[in-house]
Amino acid sequence: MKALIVVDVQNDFCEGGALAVKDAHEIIPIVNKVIDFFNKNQYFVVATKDWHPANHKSFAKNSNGTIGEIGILNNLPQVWWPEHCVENTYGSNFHPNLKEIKHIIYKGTNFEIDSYSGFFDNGKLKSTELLSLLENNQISEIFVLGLATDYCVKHTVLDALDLGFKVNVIEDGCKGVNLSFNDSNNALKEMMEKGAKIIKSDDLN
Ligand code: VGL
Ligand code: ZN
Repeated sequence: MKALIVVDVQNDFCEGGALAVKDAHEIIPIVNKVIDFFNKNQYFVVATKDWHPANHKSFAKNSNGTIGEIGILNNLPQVWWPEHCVENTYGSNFHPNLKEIKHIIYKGTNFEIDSYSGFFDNGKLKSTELLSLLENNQISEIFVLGLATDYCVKHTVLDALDLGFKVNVIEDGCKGVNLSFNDSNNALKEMMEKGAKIIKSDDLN
């Protein structure tokens, strides 16, 4: 069975948000079109939400860091982010135009460690419910899109490949942060080299 994973299409990553990804709103109609396609074919659809407590240590202000610079958190390199996707705030809501998705996976909920992947935190100390949800629904092939190409999309895809899924990245359904100008292209290249197939939303039918 096939599943769609919609990564972090939340207000804080869209225009006007705390960690706005450039042109993020452009993916919304594409993501909705793909959700429709999966629903129509009775394939599985799940979304992730970046879901941080207000004291999350990835926030620069909670770790004496400078936004956009790299420090150390839980013995791992950590980009210091502006406060974003605080649980139960407007910024953590899905974009208002995103189609409804039944299954939601929350990540980044532990204040001491960041979690880019939908499967595990960055130290692989704990897993979310995503793997068991996919296994329980006999999913072997996943399609991934959302925000951001160079962080949560990338890490979700790389973990999925490690876990043995066949993985497709819907390129026009993703946008990246690009702290360095080529990060998104490099992320797509890395995902491809590790075994993901890079496709376009129009390839689905
Ligand atoms: C993300 C940075 C921090 C993402 C989440 O969804 O890609 N990026 N938290
Ligand atoms: Zn985050």
